[in-house]
Amino acid sequence: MDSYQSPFIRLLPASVPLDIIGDVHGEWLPLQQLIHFLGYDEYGHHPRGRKLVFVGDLCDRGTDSPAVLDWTIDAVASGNAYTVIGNHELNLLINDPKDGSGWFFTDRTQDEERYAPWQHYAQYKRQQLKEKIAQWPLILQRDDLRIVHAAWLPDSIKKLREYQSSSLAEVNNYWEARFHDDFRQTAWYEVYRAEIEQLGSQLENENCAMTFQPGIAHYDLLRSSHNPVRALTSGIQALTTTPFYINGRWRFTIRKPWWQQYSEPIAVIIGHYWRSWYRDGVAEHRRELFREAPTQWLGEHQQVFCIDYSIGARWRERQQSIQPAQSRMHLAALRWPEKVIVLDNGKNYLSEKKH
Ligand SMILES: [Mn+2]
Repeated sequence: MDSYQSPFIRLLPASVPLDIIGDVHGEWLPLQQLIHFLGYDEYGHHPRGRKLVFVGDLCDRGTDSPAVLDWTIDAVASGNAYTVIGNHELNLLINDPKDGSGWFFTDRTQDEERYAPWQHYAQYKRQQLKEKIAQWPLILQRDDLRIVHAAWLPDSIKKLREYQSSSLAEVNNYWEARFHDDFRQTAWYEVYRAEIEQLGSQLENENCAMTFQPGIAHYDLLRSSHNPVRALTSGIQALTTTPFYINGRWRFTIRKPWWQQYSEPIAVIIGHYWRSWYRDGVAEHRRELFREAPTQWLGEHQQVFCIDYSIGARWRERQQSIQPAQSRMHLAALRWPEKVIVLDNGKNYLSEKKH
């Protein structure tokens, strides 16, 4: 553990049983239901001393990101919960307003027709919220467990020691600047600039016919692995020649299943990857990422588990008037050390390892 000295790597209490909750994305009611089924009270206290762990991405897109964040901050302060930072919290800290963040970034008026009705964060509390989130780590760990939002990447974790600062935004800025310097040295830089200039707002327009853009693709590819803060919270990418539109933007890279190379004996629990609880109707780029059953551990050594079952897409179901009881998207927890999956509808499933 000494080899990972960084203010953004913290220890979980040893031997305490945990319930590790996937990306919440502002879905306040499913969160309340899930912690109820897990046996916690309304403050996140458990009568048998269990603790909650969140894998990040608590906010954006859902009905009530303010309630989810305020509740979690209180539960962390009272010692009932632990959380790491996801890419959505990082965007908030570095003032990067992305799709679905209009509850905080009021300039994002285009979010209103998509996600409303939803709760906005009170203006006077916004700075305070950022200060609280700025204290969250990137990694939580103990002898039998590693928690990170997207990817456990030893090289990125080592890089966290290279530039020391207690401000995550500052660490991120340092590495982003280094990435831009390095990218400018590559042959892709001019290609990238020309593509951005030519495409403009078409990059966010789902209805335009998009072709492969090699400059933007290589920009996203290098950026995903260069900055350790980004790599740990968003994972690393691989090129795809078939552009696809997701989360408000055209993409030319796909998420790389890093867990296939993870060979250490300590379990890693992640969120971020929009796993599907159902096998049918899954988008092509996701089907390639997860060939495993939704209850299965990942990677050659079956030591990685993704506990995100895409509740961040429930806003789509609401637009189609699909009731929560009929939802195909779930918030879930992985009980540790039991390795049981608990869904927001109260159902329990034993996770599985193939051997
Ligand atoms: Mn994420």
